Amino acid sequence: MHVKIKLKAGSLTCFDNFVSTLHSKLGIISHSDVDGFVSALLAYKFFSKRCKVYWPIFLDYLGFDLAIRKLIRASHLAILDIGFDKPELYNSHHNFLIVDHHPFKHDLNSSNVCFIKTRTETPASLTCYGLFARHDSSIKQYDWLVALAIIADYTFKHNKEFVKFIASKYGYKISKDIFNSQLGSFVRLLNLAIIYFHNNYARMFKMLLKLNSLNALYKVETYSKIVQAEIDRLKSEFYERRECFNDTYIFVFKSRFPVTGTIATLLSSEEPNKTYIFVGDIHGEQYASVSARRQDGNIDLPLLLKEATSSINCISCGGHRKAAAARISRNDIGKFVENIKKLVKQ
Ligand SMILES: [Mn+2]
Repeated sequence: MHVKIKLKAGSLTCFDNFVSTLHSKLGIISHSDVDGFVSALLAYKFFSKRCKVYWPIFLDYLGFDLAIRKLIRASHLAILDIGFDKPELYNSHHNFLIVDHHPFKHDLNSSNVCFIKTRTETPASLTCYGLFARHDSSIKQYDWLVALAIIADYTFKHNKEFVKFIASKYGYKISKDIFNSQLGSFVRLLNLAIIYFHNNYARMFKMLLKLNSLNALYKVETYSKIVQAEIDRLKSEFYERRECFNDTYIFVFKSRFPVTGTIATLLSSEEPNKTYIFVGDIHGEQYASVSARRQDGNIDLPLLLKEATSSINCISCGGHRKAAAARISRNDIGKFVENIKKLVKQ
């Protein structure tokens, strides 16, 4: 299917220039979620025909400097779906292609940066698909992965045409509640498998490269089931152990998988007028992850997290009004919870 994408920054010309100057090696840095994996896959397939491409590096809003250093020998870098918006990050000698739909404060375009930005409702993988298919129509064989990324990024409503086209092309029915359709169950499989491989994204990426159809996704079910069981366990633990202050639930838990955001999204839909604060102490992770949710939008969550972390070391802090996240030192979990309690009691 042909897609036409409105760009809020950058241009097709700067993309074409980036492609025409490719010579030695290209590195890919992408987000460790479904949209990020699909974007990286499209970029890997597209650029591999043109130059040597390193294995993509997947990040979750941390570790950009280190990733750039690992790719020091690449001449070109594709930075996909990751939302790093500080211009000084793009000062290295590389030529950069940035494809993103996160909110950015700066227009990063410069002599060595081609910054292609769309509105939030256009997942990075859909933009990659449109850009790459202009040069190479064989990229269209991965259209079904793009449909999954659209659903995973909660942008089905805005890209219905594309998803409907994919559903009829491959013989799937879709319903209004897309997460309860068969395509929705494929999204869940992929989502959970990526979480399973959080210590070895290269393995996940290799598996993804080999998949040639939606049905082949059942191959990752072995892994996604393990993460699903962990999510189910944490759900019941939430009801047993959550603390309640005014209209706020606080739940601190330990897990072997990075599921803080997943369970926060899942559980917070139950009571839209409650604030949910989840703090995950995840085995093997350097920092504790905080996810905040409130579906009725009555609380400014990025502000709440900012205030609650003002007296402790906050590694990263941000998000949207109804869904925000932070990373804090594991030693500061107790202090953070105390701060939240004080703030919501006021
Ligand atoms: Mn995305």
